[in-house]
Amino acid sequence: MRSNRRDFIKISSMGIGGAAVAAPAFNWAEGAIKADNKKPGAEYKRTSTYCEICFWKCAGWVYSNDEGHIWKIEGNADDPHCNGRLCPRGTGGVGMYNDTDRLKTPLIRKTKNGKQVFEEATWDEALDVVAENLKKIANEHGPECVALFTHGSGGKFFGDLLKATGSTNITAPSFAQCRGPRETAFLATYGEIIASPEFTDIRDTKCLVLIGSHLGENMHNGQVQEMSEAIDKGATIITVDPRYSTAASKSKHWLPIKPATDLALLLAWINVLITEEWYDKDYVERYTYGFDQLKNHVQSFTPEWAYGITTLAPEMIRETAKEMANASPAVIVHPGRHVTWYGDDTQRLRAVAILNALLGSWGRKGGFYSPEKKSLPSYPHPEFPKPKRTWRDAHPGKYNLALEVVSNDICDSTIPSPDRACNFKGWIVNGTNLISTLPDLNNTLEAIQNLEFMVVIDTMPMEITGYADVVLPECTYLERYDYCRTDQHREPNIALRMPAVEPKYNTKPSWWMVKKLASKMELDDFFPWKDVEELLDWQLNQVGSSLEEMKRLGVKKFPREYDDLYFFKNQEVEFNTNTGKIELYSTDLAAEGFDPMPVYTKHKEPPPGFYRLNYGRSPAHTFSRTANNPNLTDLVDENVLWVNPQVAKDWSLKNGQPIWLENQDGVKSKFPIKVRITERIRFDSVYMVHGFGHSNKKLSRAYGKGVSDSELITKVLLDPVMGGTGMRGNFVTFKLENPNEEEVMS
Ligand SMILES: Nc1nc2c(c(=O)[nH]1)N[C@H]1C(S)=C(S)[C@@H](COP(=O)(O)OP(=O)(O)OC[C@H]3O[C@@H](n4cnc5c(=O)[nH]c(N)nc54)[C@H](O)[C@@H]3O)O[C@H]1N2
Ligand SMILES: Nc1nc2c(c(=O)[nH]1)N[C@H]1C(S)=C(S)[C@@H](COP(=O)(O)OP(=O)(O)OC[C@H]3O[C@@H](n4cnc5c(=O)[nH]c(N)nc54)[C@H](O)[C@@H]3O)O[C@H]1N2
Ligand code: SF4
Ligand SMILES: [Mo]
Repeated sequence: MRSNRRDFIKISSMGIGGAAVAAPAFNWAEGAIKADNKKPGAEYKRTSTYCEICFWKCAGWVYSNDEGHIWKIEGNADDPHCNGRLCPRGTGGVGMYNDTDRLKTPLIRKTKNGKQVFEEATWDEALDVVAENLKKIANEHGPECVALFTHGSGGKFFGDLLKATGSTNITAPSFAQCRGPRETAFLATYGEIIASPEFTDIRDTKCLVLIGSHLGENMHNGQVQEMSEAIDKGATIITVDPRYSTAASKSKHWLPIKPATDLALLLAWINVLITEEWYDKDYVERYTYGFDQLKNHVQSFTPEWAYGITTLAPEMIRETAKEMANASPAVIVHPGRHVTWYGDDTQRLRAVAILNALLGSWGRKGGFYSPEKKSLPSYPHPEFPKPKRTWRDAHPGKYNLALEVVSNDICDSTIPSPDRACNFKGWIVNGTNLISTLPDLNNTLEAIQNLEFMVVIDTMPMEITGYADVVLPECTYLERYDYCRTDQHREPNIALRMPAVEPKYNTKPSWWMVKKLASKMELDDFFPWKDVEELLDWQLNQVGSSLEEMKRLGVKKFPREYDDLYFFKNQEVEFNTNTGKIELYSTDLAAEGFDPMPVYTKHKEPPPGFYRLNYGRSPAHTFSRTANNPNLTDLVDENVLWVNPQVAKDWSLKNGQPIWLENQDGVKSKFPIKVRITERIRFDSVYMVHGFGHSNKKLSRAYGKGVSDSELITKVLLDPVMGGTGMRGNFVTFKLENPNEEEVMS
């Protein structure tokens, strides 16, 4: 990159190690991770945590000794997220604590002899720079010109800090890059969002339909466990995936759909259920709004019509519709999680929501249960100031149905434009590697170059830290307190995270950083607690528990407030929609000028010589956050490119051959990726797992290993309803020789 106000700061290189071994899926009880290294004779204590390696947040017990040695992390048997078993990533979480590449001390960007460098600083020095800059931006442009990007537990503390200054621009990639379209679609249909963990009643289902959701590679713990249980009990699995995924291999029906055509299949299923009268008539009559419009709307969307689009045989579409109807209401058409695919994602998820309504699965055993959570009240503090502007003011009238802040929109509104009176000037980035998280890297970099100030809070020297003005090293989840986990489930429950060991190096928890910053910014009043223990104990006291009790239990379950896990027979239900009904015809979407019922639109196909770039999850890793974890790189240390045998033949590719990729916009991969020839991928696509191809040499195990899907995702298909970034409209071709002139970031 050219020299800029904010050059990427390069850090010295180190050795690279580790061998690639495939990780088992559905098979994590075998102890694949060698993280159990008890020292003979040592005394170990047990402390409670919940896992930060992914957002399933399984609760566990950490066994550590006084010398700061962690023997192992085990699942908490009382935890409904994990039922006593962690996935390989969670067991390997110890690697995050032991990783010697960790950020070790605060860093401040300085210019020395014309060169930008990071200088090590004390906490006081670094936090002074942060406080000064945030105050300066607030004084000159208004506090609303600061945004917080966060994807991690400590973000709640930073969120409180931002709100105390008068900004509510708090955003997470888990909305507009992940589950946003699903939440908007289900809110429009049922008046409720799905949230996390999904309240799909998988353990008691008779038929589970997975549309893209690749459970088994997507290792969201409780869900994978329940799917195994359902399979054991004889449930039918139907998987719609252009790739023969692990889930497809466990399925009675695998529908190898042509990519980007799912909406046609969903409409055909709706057509069949209605035409054949296989839908739940009583349920539809009692609970839904707009059935007649829907019936009219889907009349022409027959399986024969869908066949021409999806390449799926009409008999297969009818047969699978029948399977669902037979299982009804104990059937789940899974709402998915990472659903920002093609830009019409809210509409696709609306079709999924409608299908579930026709099958009567919402509020029914084996379908969707009604979750409950035990909320903890906020520690008393003065009311936060009302913000003068919000992120919406940058684009008035846009994305009115987005129920969370749209991260990519904040990014766009950071780049000056004549039609905007105000831009974002400061970013606080906590626990999200925006370089590999947001698509269209050049856009992200342009936004960053336009910032007056960026502070990054992270545990590792990830790519985003290289662009920061100040880097604040957080201690890992094993070394800190955070707010308690209060997620929804069948039974309301609370989980405690507390430090098992002292923070290594000069690292600190978020709560501590925020408390100090609040002091430096004259915002103490908003943080009246002495320390985090006082804060947590007060909160727990309000629900009849205490920090002391939670230290003993780790997870505390509470009785449900309502006896309504499922609807009872003929129950009258008032849904939280405009009509009080499940809206097959969406009045919200109609009011915003969008199709009130989903319509299929055709998507672009790969040009000759190009293949659609398909991506997913490695069972042994979480995004880019584990790419350098020594325990997990022992299992898998690079990604590979799935290539169909016919395509491999056309290009004379061999298994294991390293190749480079170039996308439709001429963007080339920095590093090569090894070819894996397999029938499991279609001829029109290639597949890789996300999170690899790191360019920061400070990541000694991850640097240069495999290819980053993110760098090749330059085409973004924006969802007009909620602003999500569809990322599956990118195409790549192969380069057999290294197309890069210079070595990357050496
Ligand atoms: N190309 C592409 N883009 C994607 C996706 C994809 O599949 N492909 N997936 C999308 C989805 S579904 C999601 S949810 C998002 C995920 O997006 P992110 O959560 O941003 O993903 P990561 O790359 O894991 O970045 C996490 C960052 O948090 C840091 N971190 C880890 N633990 C801690 C901690 O305890 N404290 C602090 N302060 N930092 C910590 C890590 O070092 C890393 O820098 O990405 C989205 N973007
Ligand atoms: N091990 C592990 N597990 C994780 C994570 C992780 O990083 N690592 N991340 C977690 C997070 S935040 C999320 S959001 C989830 C994401 O995981 P999911 O929500 O389950 O997966 P998706 O990204 O929606 O889908 C990936 C699948 O979609 C298929 N696919 C691609 N194109 C199409 C298409 O056009 N139609 C259909 N029907 N299928 C298609 C791909 O072949 C692949 O099998 O995983 C979660 N679980
Ligand atoms: S699913 Fe695995 S990585 Fe995710 S929270 Fe649970 S144990 Fe941790
Ligand atoms: Mo996600």
